[in-house]
Amino acid sequence: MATLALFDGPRTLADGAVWLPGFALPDDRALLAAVEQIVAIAPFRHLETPGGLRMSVAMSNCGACGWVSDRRGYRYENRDPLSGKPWPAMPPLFRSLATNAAASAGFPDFAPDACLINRYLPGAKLSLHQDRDEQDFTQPIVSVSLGLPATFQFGGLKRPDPVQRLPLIHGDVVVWGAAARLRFHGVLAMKAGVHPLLGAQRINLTFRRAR
Ligand code: MD6
Ligand code: FE
Repeated sequence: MATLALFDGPRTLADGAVWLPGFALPDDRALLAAVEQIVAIAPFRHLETPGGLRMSVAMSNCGACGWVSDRRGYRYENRDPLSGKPWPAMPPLFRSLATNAAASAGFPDFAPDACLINRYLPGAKLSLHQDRDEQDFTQPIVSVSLGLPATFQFGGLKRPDPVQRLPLIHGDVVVWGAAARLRFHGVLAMKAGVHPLLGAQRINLTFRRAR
């Protein structure tokens, strides 16, 4: 009998970090429709780092607060600085996907209040960093990949620690928390390509409890 593997099971990356291949696949079209609605209100923009560099990844947010960067630093804001209005609400599907993924990775109490939406075009990258602008490091992070594949770098608790390279594809979800919460990670420069649903881009949804 022919079978179609939509979800080949979780893969533990480290204590507290789990890769869930294909976990978001059943929702891909609905997730992308919701992203379109959000960015019609809060458009993708290239933020400036505190050091004055333009980020190659374009970003937006939904939820009670959103991650922003400018010359004054990295932080969460209740309003979109471009419009002065609150960020669009987090769609119920986003919240349920994130909490279901967290629960299946061993975090049954995840309560996200922020969803950062990252858009990568070919060439865009995200340097090795820690996610440390949130108040409660007992809450995990849930990261959803859509569109073009990307090579995700997953390091240790210190920047020079060795990194694993994960080939994340459309529909993959990665959950990190507990002992892995402050691991360094990043995304290598995106290769050119065309995805059937998204064309020449990768969209990443990063869910967090910021406050
Ligand atoms: C990305 N993700 O995959 C960027 N951070 O496009 C992140 O920076 C990230 O995937 C914390 C935990 C998971 C992530
Ligand atoms: Fe991150």
